[in-house]
Amino acid sequence: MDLTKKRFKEEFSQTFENMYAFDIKNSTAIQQYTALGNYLRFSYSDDWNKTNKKYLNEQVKQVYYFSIEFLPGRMLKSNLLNLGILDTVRDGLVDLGLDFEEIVKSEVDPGLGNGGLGRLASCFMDSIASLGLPGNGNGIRYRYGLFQQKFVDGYQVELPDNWLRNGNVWEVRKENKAVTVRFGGQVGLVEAANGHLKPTYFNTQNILAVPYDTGMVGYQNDVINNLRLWSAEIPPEEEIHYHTIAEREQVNQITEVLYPDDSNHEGQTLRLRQEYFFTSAGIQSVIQYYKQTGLSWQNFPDKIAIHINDTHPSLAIPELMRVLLDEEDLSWEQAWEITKKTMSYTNHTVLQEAMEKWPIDMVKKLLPRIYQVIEEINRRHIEKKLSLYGSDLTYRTAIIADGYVKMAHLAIVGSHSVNGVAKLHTEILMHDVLNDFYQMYPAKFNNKTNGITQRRWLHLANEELTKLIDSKIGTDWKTNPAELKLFKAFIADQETLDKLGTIKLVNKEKFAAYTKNEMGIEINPEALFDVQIKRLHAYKRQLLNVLHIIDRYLKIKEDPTLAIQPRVFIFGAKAAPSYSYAKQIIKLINALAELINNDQEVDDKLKIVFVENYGVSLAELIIPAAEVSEQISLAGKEASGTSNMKLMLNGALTIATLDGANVEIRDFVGEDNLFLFGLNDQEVQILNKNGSYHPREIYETNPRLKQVLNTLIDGTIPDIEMEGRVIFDSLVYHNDEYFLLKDFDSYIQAQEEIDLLYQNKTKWNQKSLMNIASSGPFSADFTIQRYAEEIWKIDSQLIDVHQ
Ligand code: DL6
Repeated sequence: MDLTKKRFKEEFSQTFENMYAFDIKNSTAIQQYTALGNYLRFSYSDDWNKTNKKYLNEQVKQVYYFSIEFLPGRMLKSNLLNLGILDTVRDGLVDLGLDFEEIVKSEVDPGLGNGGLGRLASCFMDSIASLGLPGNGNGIRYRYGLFQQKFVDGYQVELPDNWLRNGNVWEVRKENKAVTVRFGGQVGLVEAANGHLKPTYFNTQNILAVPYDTGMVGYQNDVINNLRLWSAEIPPEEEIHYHTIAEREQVNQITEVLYPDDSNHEGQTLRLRQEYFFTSAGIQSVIQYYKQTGLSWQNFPDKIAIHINDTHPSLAIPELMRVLLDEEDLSWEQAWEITKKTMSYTNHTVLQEAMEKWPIDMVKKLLPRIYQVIEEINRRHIEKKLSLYGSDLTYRTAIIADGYVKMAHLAIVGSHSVNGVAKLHTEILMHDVLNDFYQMYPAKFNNKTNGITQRRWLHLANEELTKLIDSKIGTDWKTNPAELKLFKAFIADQETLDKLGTIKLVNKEKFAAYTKNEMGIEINPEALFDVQIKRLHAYKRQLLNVLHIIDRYLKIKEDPTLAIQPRVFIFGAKAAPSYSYAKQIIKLINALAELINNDQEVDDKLKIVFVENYGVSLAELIIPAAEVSEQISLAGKEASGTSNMKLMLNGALTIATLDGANVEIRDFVGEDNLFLFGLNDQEVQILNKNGSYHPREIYETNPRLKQVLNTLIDGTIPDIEMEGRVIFDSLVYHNDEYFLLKDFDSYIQAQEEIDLLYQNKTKWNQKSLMNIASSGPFSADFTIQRYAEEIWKIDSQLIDVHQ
């Protein structure tokens, strides 16, 4: 975007005055941010319109990425970067006497996702637009995002996340594109004009789905794609039927909050309503769009690809079938062919408990016509496969079985592509978790290793490192991240290595200022910063990290004069509100922090910082300051991980099990430049199969580990009587499901190697440089190119957007 500083200052000041009718000098940072956001949206609205029109007029094939979560992070800076006016605007604001960083911080970070899955969706939106690919997001406009996490006495407390308090400058409400989503009622057959019997719905509850569109700004290419988030409202003509606040609330609830507690029937029904709500609205809006092209239904898969991000949007399959059958009068065979060719599905987990399934009665009652369609998909699937695969295998792949509708089965049967998110994960899907389906549909399965956008996670989060890389290898890596490998040429250049060290130190100082000001914890920027940031889950093994910290603590207590590498252990993690074990681990970490951080004897040798309310913005502060990246899940459990990629990109050295994308990180960076430990996936499988794992024996025979574990129950760590006992028992008596005790020794050994290496700053910085230079392949741009070419079959439209 062409913009001079002079023009910006004039236009922005004018926008401010038009909006607020007072002088900008008397305004708050939130008002300045609001005016700036509006100014930017106005300035790209022409390109946004042109991009949409181009896609329609040229009838290019588009992808619709259906995801129940998007975690975009603050958008002001990334939009400025992508529009190519970051420096102009920053300088202009300084001239106007305004504080750019304060304005940036006043933007709320929308928490419309839990973690990796939602953040991946947003990285993908950025890459799709930046590559000039015709692509749209489709999701839910939650009134409240993921809870705000507070620690009270070390316990996690969840507060509502009222992210829309000050409005949202990036979105545009489009009631002209609203559609109706129907729930409940009955299905009957009514004779149509052509004499055929047609399914008709009676007594349904009709909800208005109103879209809010947000422009997805491509990186300096004038492309603005669309993210469409739906909000549930009472249709104006139906207001009369709503007599009580409770009845109205039931409608608002659909898009009220991300991830309602689904440990009970009511919560589950609400989640299912959410899933149908946004998929039905999305499908209807795709159909409306497609009809404008005037093309025949047979061409639909040549123009439209719909991606199902995890199983939550799987109802898109029966919903597209419903529309094609009931509203467009296609035959089952025609509709099924179109649906399968249009849909593709990504699996993001191997955890059985995370595989979605809905009780049949619930689906039948809430979505009677959709249930009929699923029943028929299932009947035909079984009928077709029985003679080919026999009854055992075929019935194991049934979509409806054991009283449930199995969403992954529906997604696989109804899609033409099924992908995992890292090589190892895809292997596990094919040969273990989804092996029955792999036998039936080998050609559907493929891998698409996750990626991250280097624009947010390097250009914006770590501007000094970006400048250093630019000064050494030029700027082409910004549009071709593979070029980052050129940075390897500086492996023996002391000046570059020193500069890397200095940049890291400055980033650590910034984080230290945050912990001091916001948390009252003073940390030494010269200490080694060791980071584990991800959702709190037993399989991710934050607890193994804790056992290592306790081990270090005991060593220092035994010999306070011990010369040990000072470390700061940094955690960021939210636990699902109903996941009590994860919450007990949070309490343990906080209690340990309280003990260690206040122990004079320990001093600067050991500190724990558990940041409250970890999210995208905090990640942007922590990741550039990180030196060790903890990727220590039990091998075979983490589908991919993406913090591993972000941390590596910022020069952290990884300590890892061979799990998820860690395996590919090892392949690219080389075994010498990271620290591997622990069981591999095969070894875990063998131990699980032959039942030969006895953690109690390890406890009894490993005195060092025994001492560490005993601190959980002997009062060494105050205020965790209940939590300590539950955690201790889970490890020692209840079979240590995630093999922490087994991996303890090799983990400690790898940590000792880290300490040793850190003594040699040059060697450390060399490995750090190798990590940065090897991170190019994990750019989301490459991942998206593969999705575009191999699954969606969409082409970049970069050349002539302005014609
Ligand atoms: O693919 C994005 C992200 C992966 O990086 C993580 O490894 C994976 O755990 C996460 N999966 C989910 C799905 N639900 N569960 N559990 O969030 O996806």
